[in-house]
Amino acid sequence: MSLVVFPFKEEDPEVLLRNVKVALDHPRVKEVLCVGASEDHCFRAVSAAIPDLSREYGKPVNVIVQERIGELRPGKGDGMNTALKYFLERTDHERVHFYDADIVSFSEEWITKAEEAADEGYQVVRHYFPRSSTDAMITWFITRTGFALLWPKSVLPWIEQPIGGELLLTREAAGVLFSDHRVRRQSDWGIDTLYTFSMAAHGLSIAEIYIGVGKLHKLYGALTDLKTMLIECFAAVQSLKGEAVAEGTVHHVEYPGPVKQEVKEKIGYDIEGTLWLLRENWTDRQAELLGLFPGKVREGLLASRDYPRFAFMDDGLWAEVYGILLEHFEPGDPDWRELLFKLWITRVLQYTTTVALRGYDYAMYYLHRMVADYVHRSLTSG
Ligand code: GDX
Ligand code: MG
Repeated sequence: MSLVVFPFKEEDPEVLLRNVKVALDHPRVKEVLCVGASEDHCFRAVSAAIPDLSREYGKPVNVIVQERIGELRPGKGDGMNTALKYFLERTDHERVHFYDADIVSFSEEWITKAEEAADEGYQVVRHYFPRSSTDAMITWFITRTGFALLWPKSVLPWIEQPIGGELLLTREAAGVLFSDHRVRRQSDWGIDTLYTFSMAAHGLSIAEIYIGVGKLHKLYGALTDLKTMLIECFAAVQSLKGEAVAEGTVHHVEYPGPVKQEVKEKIGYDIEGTLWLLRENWTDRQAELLGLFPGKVREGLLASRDYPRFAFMDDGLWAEVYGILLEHFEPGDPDWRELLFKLWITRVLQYTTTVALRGYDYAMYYLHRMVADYVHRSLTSG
């Protein structure tokens, strides 16, 4: 029997409450927990609705504010870890599910499929979704790239959506993750990276299940909305670079279904708005830091102060840049944060205009090939 958790911050209470009801309706679900970042309007609306819901379904529903557990910016990580702690210390349910609160395509199937994979004996079940070729730009160019370059022999590069927020953990897996101090300290957007890293590091068995309807949720505009997430996701990978990961993990990925035309045609971000970001917020120090990078990168970025340039940032050069960032990037330094953001934008724009432009099927093939090439490069580079 299971607990379902929704971490939330300033969400539309109607969407969250609909998702709570979907969970309560499921026979495997014994309790629902919503963990808020603070007592915001959503928190108040959900709290007010809970007594009736609890009575109607005959199951406990709780809404709590997240505790301060970690050491970085207090964010989604504190929310998820507060839920893990609650699950382990205050309940005796066998499994815990996490789902983002803003999903509008959530259904009973998401819970059922996860439960079925757990019934087969997997300790962790991760949901994955069809994504458009210009969506998931942090996943591909930060997380999967880093996992491939740093832990090429592990399962990490092969996890479809390593920073997805939808997953099931058995009680045992939840205990392993919560007793990992690296997980508990990660209070920010890096939490998804840390959950994935820790499950692989400890050799937990992982099933990935495919949800064909996709994750429809709040959307972003220009890539600037993703800046904090990008920085925290990169810093999370960087903080782990010397750590060991188990090899030979049991990992099964469900074969994906046909992808809807709508997803194939979706453009993941505002390209014109993003071009301008390359011209903004320059400082002399950023120009100086570019001295650490290959000539092509330095010259390209500096020229972008006048006119956006990005065609130079192909996958080979990005791997080099990534290695330099792993060594020198300082998460607390505003110039480094800005520079990482600009470098990533050049990679995203280069990919968009030379790869994604050729169509969905080609782009997906390219991205998977890119990860495999990074794994190969890492395994064979002495
Ligand atoms: N308790 C709590 N505290 N919840 C938070 C906080 C926080 O500080 N910040 C965000 N959330 C909730 C939010 O309300 C939502 O339910 C969920 O966390 C995800 O946030 P959202 O703003 O919807 O982010 P986004 O871009 O949809 O990212 C999510 O999906 C990504 C992905 O799968 O691509 C998020 O789970 C990412 O970590 C993940 O990479
Ligand atoms: Mg979302």
